[in-house]
Amino acid sequence: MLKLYYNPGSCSLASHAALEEAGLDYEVELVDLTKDAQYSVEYRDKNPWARVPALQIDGQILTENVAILSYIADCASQTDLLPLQGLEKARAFEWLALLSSSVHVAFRPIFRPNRLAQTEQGQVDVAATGLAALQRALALLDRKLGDGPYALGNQFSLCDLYLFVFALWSRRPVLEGKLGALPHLDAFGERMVKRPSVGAAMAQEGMVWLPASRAPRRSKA
Ligand SMILES: N[C@@H](CCC(=O)N[C@@H](CS)C(=O)NCC(=O)O)C(=O)O
Repeated sequence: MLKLYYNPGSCSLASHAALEEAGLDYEVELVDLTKDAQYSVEYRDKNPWARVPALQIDGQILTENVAILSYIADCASQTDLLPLQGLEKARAFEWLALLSSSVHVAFRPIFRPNRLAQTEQGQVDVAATGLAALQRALALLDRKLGDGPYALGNQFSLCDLYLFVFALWSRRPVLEGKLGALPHLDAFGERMVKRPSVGAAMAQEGMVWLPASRAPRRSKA
């Protein structure tokens, strides 16, 4: 039996939706990041890095979305959830690595400025510098996705479930009105949220798909 350790709306949603997409039997256990549950002794015994997702597989723990998605694709061998070889496989891992490193990390200064600076002013500076970097990263991501309709072009893959997480994050209230136009990412998100695997994982996590508010807010003055 597989057990996914997750937090609602976190990057663990990619692995959660992938388990649904693959039609595997699994259970979930909440690691409530709002209550710092990732730091509990019990959870750090499983994952010393104190992060979600973690997937328990017959008593072993696998961490990192990239590894978990790759494992899930192999478990669902009857459908190609990730390309199997050659340049197509490399392209898929190019996407996964990009999302896991450059894109995920670009949100951190906005979501967790307190991890990057101690003083209030320092955190304001980190968030402002981080916002400019996030705008650039998302603009590049939007261009790379293009009309898609999927990350790999016409073929759906688990890369799309990971990419969806960042389409979702781009709609968080803290970013409202702060991001430039992301037409491809928005259209992609609208398509993906209708996918049964995404809908099921979102519903289980109690997540909602918010309308995009991209244009910079105009000052009332
Ligand atoms: N590279 C890891 C990143 C995992 C990660 O940073 N997860 C966040 C949630 S999106 C987390 O657990 N944060 C807890 C914390 O920072 O204390 C992956 O993709 O699995």
